[in-house]
Amino acid sequence: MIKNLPKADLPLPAPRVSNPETLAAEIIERLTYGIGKDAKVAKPHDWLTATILVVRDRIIDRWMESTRETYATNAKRVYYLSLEFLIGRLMRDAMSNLGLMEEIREALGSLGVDMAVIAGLEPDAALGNGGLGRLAACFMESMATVNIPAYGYGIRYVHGLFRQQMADGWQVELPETWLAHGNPWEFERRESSYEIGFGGGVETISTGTDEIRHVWKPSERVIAMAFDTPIVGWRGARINTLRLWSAQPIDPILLDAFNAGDHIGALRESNRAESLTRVLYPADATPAGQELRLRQEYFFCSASLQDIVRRHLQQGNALTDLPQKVAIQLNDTHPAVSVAELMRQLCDIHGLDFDTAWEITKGTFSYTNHTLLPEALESWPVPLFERLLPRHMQLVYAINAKCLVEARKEKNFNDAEISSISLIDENGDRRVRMGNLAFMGSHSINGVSALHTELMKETVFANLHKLYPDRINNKTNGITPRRWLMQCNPGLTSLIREAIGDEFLDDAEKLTALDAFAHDSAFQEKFAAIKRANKQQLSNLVASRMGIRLDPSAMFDIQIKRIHEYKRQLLNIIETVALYDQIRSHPERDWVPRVKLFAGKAAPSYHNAKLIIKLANDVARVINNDPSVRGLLKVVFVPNYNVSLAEVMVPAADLSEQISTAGMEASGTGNMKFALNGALTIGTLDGANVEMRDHVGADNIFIFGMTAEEVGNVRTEGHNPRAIIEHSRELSQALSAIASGVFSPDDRGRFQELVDGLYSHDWFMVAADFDAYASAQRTVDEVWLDRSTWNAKTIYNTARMGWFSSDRTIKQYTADIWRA
Ligand code: B1H
Repeated sequence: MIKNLPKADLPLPAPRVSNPETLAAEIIERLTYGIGKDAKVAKPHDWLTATILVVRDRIIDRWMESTRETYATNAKRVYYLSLEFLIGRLMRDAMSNLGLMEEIREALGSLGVDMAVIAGLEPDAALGNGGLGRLAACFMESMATVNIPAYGYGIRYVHGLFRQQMADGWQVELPETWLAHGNPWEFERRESSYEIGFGGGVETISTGTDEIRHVWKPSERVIAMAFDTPIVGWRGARINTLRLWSAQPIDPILLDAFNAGDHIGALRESNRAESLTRVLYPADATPAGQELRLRQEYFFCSASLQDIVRRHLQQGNALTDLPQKVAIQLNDTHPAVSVAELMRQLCDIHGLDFDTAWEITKGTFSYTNHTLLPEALESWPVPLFERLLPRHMQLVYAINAKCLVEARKEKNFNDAEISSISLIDENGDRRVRMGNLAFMGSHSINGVSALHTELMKETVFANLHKLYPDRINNKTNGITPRRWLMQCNPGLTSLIREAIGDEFLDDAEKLTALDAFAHDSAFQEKFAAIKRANKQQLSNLVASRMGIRLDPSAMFDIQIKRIHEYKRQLLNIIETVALYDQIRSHPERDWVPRVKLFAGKAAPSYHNAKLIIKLANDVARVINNDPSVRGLLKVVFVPNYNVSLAEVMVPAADLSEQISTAGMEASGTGNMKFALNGALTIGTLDGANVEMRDHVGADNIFIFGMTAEEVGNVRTEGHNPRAIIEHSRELSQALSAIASGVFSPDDRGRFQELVDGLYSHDWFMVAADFDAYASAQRTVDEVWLDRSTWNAKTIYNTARMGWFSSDRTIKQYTADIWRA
């Protein structure tokens, strides 16, 4: 046996060669020795796994290099804490970022395997609900691309976001099982395991001097075990780690109970532990509010912070240097309990005094707010928080006392101001306000679009902003152009390369060179031909999944996103009904053929959102079966919206619907994906739409409707939606058709409550904005008929959307917040 070979002398594996012949040989090798399958009988899934393993090998070399380099330079590390990472598929992303796509395609081809077929079998990693989770995934890719030593921390849910099926037009939820065939991307790290406590009590120990130490004695413990997934940056620049925690029992089985005949009881603890990370909460923009959710939040925060502090100390750094070496970004308030947890670790485990720990904590954390919806601000009942996290409750009170004293002394806050910034909401049952905790415990608080950031200062955080005026800043969201242009739209990507060269591949803002081609009719033709081919692909998908035939020469008008009243799918559907009515009343007019496409999931408990899905499907059935509008209007609700479906729908859109009630969509990111791929936007002055208008030019976007300020005024002063509806013939006819059961002959009253809501309060300004929206749609029709004008506008959109690359966003976070 060799005992003491110096580690530095250990041989490194031979670097991998990546020509098609070698790749093919390795795929066969993996299939045989890694998976144990004879190539002659291998199933498509086996080929997929073998291919991923071969791609993965090419990642690992660079992954280790990135890790070694960060360690050697003791560079500042960035940690992105998020309860959601909506990644989608990883294989194409990895192959494309490593520049291996064509070689692998050829290697598989030589083995008689169609890469497109096996790539289509990879399940989506759907560990997120919507925009917030997808943003985290784009950020992971961009942080690797711009060479930031970053780690994502989250939960390895066994079941990601539910699968959506339609039963007679109603949404039904089925479990999602992305791990069913194993997950070749992840590495289980048993050595990175931490104990996480819940419940119990706090003991105080006098240390002899006048100091006391607090020791939390939890009544319940589970293990957090790490699973690592490598995230590849563009051109393999850097490989970062996404570390997801899985809950494991301390004792897999209680043998005494088992031997005494209690076979179920013997597994109770084990089941209880594992249930912690079993499923993602399916609510978007509204918090779940159940005990299990708070347990999930604390579990992943405690594990992540133990890991971060361990790594920091292992590097030989002092705890007081934490803010110099570590930046932790809180993705919304879901990880906000981290503020109290870091305080606990610093004070109780590492023995720092409260004030020192507080300075370190504020210097280390920063917080991104993603929504202003009042019902979306997380808060936990004090009794629940206290029972589950007794020591953290004490720390929350101590932090609160410190900040409230500061506010009274330094800013002369009155009682109303104090009560609005307090960590404890005293109106009704007492609750811990997680937004305020994240704010107090961070040196930077950012919004996700310019408008949203301004509204943060004026509304939810007005008084905290007054107390800490340099903390709030804006970081407008972005999207990764690798996935959302190069991979999902290879046709457009190669056309752009022909026209302006390759520079835009490394710097999306170089797309502006396309401006010069906007009025070049030959270029317009090619641009339009690619859009047409993408529409054909989407039509094929719709035909095969739903049996509905679409005409790719019609305008594809698409609204895909979570179903939510503030996003106003209802406005779109009502306008569709009005248009249907108009076409039937005036068949002689020159109507623009349209296909209205919808997709999106509703939170399972969100009654109105589910009713809106049913309405879309009911309206679709009637319109699609009416011969009098055949060839002019079709309506399709595509089931089970996810990242992979978006990758087909986004490049196929002519018109992108971004029509939220102004002031309510913090940013939106789908809006950016569509415009980058040459769709024109019809939208309100909400979220990042405002900045998109500034970039693409007001002539190249269809803006309509009330502004955020107008919505605010109407809401405080009140408005009369009934009068508005009665004043609009089109609207009242459409509403009475819906309410009277024209689209639901089997249950005529089905949509009465939806319509009643518009008459009685119209909180989301559907009626108030209807005429403006309908008229903007007719403007869209006019422009569509002038083909060269339309084409020029689409080219301007692609040309001018480069600023919305998440590389730009990440560079801004790095410069202004992380200082990494
Ligand atoms: C966004 C959420 C969200 N904002 C609570 N808030 C959740 C809130 O499970 N929960 O409890 C889950 C998600 N998601 C979205 O974030 C905004 O609505 C979008 O406008 C924004 O583009 C996106 C990314 O910033």
